[in-house]
Amino acid sequence: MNPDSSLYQGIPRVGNTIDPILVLVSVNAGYIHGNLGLRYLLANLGELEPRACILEGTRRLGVPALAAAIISLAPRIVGISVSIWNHKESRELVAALRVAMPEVWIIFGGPEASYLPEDHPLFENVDVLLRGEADLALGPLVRELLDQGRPLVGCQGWGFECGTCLCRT
Ligand code: B12
Repeated sequence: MNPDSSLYQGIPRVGNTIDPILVLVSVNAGYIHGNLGLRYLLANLGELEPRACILEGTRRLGVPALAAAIISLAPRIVGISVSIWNHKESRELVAALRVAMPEVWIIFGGPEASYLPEDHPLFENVDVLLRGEADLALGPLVRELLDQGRPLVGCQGWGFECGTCLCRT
C-alpha cells in the first residue's frame, strides 16, 4: 500500500472515513508494521464493513494527532488494538477520547489486552474488553451495542462485568 494515497488527516487509514460508526485503531511502532489483526476484524464485519474504518497512528505521529482524527469522524464505537509496544499510548488515547466523546463505546482487544488481569489500570475507562481472536465476535458485539445502547447491562450474555468494564473471554 502506498502510504501517501491513503492518509486521513496525516494518519494511515483503510475503509470508510466519511461517516463510520466504528473506527478501529492502533498505535503502531512504525508505519511498516501495519496491524494485521485490525484488517482481519474489518474483513469479518459483514454488512458493517462499509460503516467502519481503520486508522493507524504511530508512536512518532503521537497520540494527539490520532485522537483528533478519530474525534473528527465522530464514530459511535472505537476499537483499540493494544500490544505491549503501545500500552502507554493506548491508555492516553482512551483518556483523550473519554474527555472529547464521553458517550463513545470503547472496546479493547489485541495481545496486551488479552492476558492482563481484569482489574488492571489499562482497562480504566474502557467499556468492553474482548479477549483473544475477535474475528467472529466483534461484528455481533457491535450490532448488540448499536441495538441496545447504554447502559451496558443491556448486553447480558456477552460476558461478565470485570473491574471497570464488560469482559468476554
Ligand atoms: C507477525 C508478528 C510480528 C511481526 C509483525 C509484522 C506485522 N506487520 O504485523 C514482526 C516480526 C515485525 C513482529 C515484531 C514484534 N513483535 Co510480534 N508477533 C507477530 C505474531 C507472530 C503474529 C501477529 C499477527 O499478525 N497475528 C495475526 C493477527 C490476525 O492476530 P492478532 O494481531 O493477534 O489480532 C487478533 C486478536 O489479537 C484480536 N485483536 C487484535 N486487535 C484487536 C482490537 C480490537 C478492538 C479487538 C476487539 C480485538 C483485537 O483480534 C484479532 C483477530 O482475531 C505474534 C504472535 C502471535 N502468534 O500472535 C507476535 C507478537 C504480536 N509480537 C510480540 C512482540 C513483543 C513483538 C516485538 C515487540 C518484539 C521485539 N522485542 O522487537 C516486535 C515489535 C513489533 C512492532 N510492531 O514494532 C508479542 C506481543 C506481546 C504483547 N503482549 O503485546 C506477540 C504476541 C508474541 C508474543 N507471544 O510475545 N511481530
